[in-house]
Amino acid sequence: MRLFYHPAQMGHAPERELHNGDWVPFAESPDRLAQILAVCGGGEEARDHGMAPLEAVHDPDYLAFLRAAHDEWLAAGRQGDAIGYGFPIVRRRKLQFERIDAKLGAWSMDAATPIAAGTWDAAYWSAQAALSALDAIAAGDRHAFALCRPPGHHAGADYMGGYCFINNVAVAARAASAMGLGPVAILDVDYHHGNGTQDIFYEDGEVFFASIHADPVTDYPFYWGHADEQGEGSGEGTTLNLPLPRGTDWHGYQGALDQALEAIVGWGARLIVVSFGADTFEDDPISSFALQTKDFSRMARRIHATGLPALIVMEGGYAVSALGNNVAAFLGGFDV
Ligand code: Q9C
Ligand code: ZN
Repeated sequence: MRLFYHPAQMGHAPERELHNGDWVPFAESPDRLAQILAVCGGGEEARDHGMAPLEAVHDPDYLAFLRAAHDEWLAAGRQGDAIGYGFPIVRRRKLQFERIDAKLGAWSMDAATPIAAGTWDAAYWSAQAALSALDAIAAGDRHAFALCRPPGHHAGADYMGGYCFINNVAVAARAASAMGLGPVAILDVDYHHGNGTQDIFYEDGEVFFASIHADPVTDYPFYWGHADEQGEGSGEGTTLNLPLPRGTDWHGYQGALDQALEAIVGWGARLIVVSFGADTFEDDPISSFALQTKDFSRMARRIHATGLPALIVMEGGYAVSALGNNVAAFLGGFDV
């Protein structure tokens, strides 16, 4: 299977994040990408598709903010990573913000998503990796892997969050629809609910969104991913949430996976875009499922068994020393 990435993705390297009231080393480190690349034996450099496919998902003003944010942070006399502290949850609307602190809060859903000097370039090229892998599918490959980092599924049309800035899966899914490769279904198997992806397609019946994740009653992102969220308007019934309890192992996981795949096939999808997080792994430091390395192969084989082409987009996974093997196990499950 072809793998796509770009060296600029290594340039996103915030020092720390806020975790349970303390500053701790940033979990979504560049080492993640290096580990995966080392185990997979390298990959191909992503091709530049420009801003248009990103603007098909995101507010151009949000993208302009992201691009300038760290420079504005430095210009305000700050050091280190840019991060906000105030969030306009009441009657949120677009004002002419001047202070970088106001902007950081207005375009974010949390304080878990620091912006460093290389963040814009990394996020831009992460999305380009997804688009480049999509090109391989369009050219006839049954499967392709986008080694995206930073990840994307918590980012909405006009906000960052959960280590995510540009929603790579949403960018690829929109582009795939526009290329006539649809109907497109997104299968999100990251440990955390893909709230940004869900939000982007919530009222869009053209893209089906199914997510298997830790119950938001106990886990981030808390406010979304509950089973009663099923889409609205023309997207009514095209969102499927399957929350599972902490401690879930393969025995508890497989039924939800089968249910999601049945729904995707039954809906008439012709392409599956997978938000693949390896943070469902038993030793993940910030998550609480109990999947083993071999379970990622099983997961992939079931997706493969639908007979649909699959574009695999990297999301989370923070047990860095095992990450390469977990990704390789997943990708290997498609080579049958
Ligand atoms: N440490 C992905 O897996 N953590 N994002 C909240 C507490 C955020 C995970 C702060 C976890 C985001 C793509
Ligand atoms: Zn995750």
